[in-house]
Amino acid sequence: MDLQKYINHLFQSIKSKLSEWLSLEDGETILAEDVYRFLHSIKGTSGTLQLVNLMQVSDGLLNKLDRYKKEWDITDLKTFLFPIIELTYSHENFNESVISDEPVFHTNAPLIQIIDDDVSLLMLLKDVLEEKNWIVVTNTNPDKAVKQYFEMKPDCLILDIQLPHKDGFQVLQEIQEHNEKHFIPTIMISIKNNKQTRIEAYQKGADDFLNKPIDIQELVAKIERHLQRKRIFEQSVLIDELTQVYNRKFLVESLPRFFQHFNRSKEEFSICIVDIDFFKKINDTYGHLMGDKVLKEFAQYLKSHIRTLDMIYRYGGEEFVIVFPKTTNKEAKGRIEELIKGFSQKVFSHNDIDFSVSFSAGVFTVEDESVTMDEAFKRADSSLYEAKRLGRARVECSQLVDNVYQKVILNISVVDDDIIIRTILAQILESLTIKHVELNIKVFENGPSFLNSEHAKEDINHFLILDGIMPIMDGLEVLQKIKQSSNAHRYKVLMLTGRKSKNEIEHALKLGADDYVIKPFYVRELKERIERMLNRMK
Ligand code: GH3
Ligand code: MG
Repeated sequence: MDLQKYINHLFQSIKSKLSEWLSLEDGETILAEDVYRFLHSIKGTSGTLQLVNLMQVSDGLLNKLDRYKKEWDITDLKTFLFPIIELTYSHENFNESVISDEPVFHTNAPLIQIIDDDVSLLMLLKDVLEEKNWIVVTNTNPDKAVKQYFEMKPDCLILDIQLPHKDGFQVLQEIQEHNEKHFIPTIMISIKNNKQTRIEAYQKGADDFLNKPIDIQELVAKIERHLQRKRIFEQSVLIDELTQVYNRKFLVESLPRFFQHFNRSKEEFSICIVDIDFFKKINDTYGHLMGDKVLKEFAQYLKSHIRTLDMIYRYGGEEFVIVFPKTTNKEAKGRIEELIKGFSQKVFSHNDIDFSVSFSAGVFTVEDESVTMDEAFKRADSSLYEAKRLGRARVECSQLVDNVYQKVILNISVVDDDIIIRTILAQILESLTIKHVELNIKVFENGPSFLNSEHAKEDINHFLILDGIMPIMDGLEVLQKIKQSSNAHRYKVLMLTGRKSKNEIEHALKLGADDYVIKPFYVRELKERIERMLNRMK
């Protein structure tokens, strides 16, 4: 029996019911009994059609229903039914009836930036490279590209030589001026494959060259190799030989980044300086070799007992710095106390003599923009001094008292004529929590209602997800109007475009769209992408 016909029919009827409900205004209600019947019928039919995932999802929702509830508020219902909405969308677009648990992108996925004015090539490369689970940003405009380069700090740059207004060499020069210390592999691509061009590329800072037409496999292999070398490079020169943790050089380089991240995210982080107690005595009593061994084991102990996102550096001698991202003063103190306790229980032996070693620590937590790096460091250091003074093997903390955060407000809009997509996007956005940022989300079914809204005109940063093709006013026209408006600089625009619409993408990028996503999109992938963009917008 051909089940597909019935499966399609089932999804069609689910979709039509959902569309009916989702079109209701906020504040309107649905009878709880109708919701029950809807889910019950999905469960029954999906079981018959062997749609295991749909059956489980509907069964799960049925079990969550409150028997005494009389009616549903439409806003709550949208959230409640989201798994069904997502499944319906996936089925319609990908013929998939399972929700995959795995996010498509890994959080630390490499970011590749491609700068080229050939949109067909950009689209193709984006497609291919995204299949490798890399995140790809594309630019046709060199000025915008340079700006985006500094904002996004890609892990690999692919740069065409022939560009409008400015050539790839000039772009390279602008980047190099600001970027001497960073190691970002750059592959130049060009149709001009003569020796002179290649030499010029290398002289101006390119790491690699590939001639057009591009052999995709070769490009992918090159990128893979560059990313691998970047990782090795970052590790090798920045690691302290004796203790195998990051060195002071790397601390000096990376500390500003924690502060920059804080300024954007307002996520507090703690800086901790630790120092072995009476280390001189260890050297004097057991010799320097033993001293070295203690140092090594101390560093390894710390390293293996902190989270992977925490960073540890050898600051000098027997002094180390640990940076705990996303960690409050109290949490940092708790963690250090455990480390002190754990490490002091460790037994060292030298010529049959057992001994133990302790350390002291000073913590300062950055939770206010007014604190400079030097100040933060000095305060952590004076806390360490205090810990030594108060008897050692302890941690002392310092914290600014008046830590009142100002929440940053970010306007977000979704403009799409399709109710299911609007709902999915709104749900994605509402599910995001970006620390110290208040997301002010609104959805619009067409361009004019968005453009005329107060929301669109407000003088605050705005993230706009814009459908390319809409009946009343085309997405590109909306984009153009936004880019011509007085608060154009406030906007970051993500275009949703059709798979085959090269012209539309070309046009969108020319008009200043910041990124595009091809419809149909995978919900989880898009969520990840949006989250990244928002985090970089703060
Ligand atoms: P306190 O508890 O107050 O920190 O006393 P301390 O003796 O640990 O600190 P002090 O600064 O007086 O001495 C640190 C000693 O660490 C001095 C130096 O010779 C030794 N040291 C520094 N680097 C190394 C190293 O790489 N290996 C060895 N074995 N010793 C080192
Ligand atoms: Mg010491």
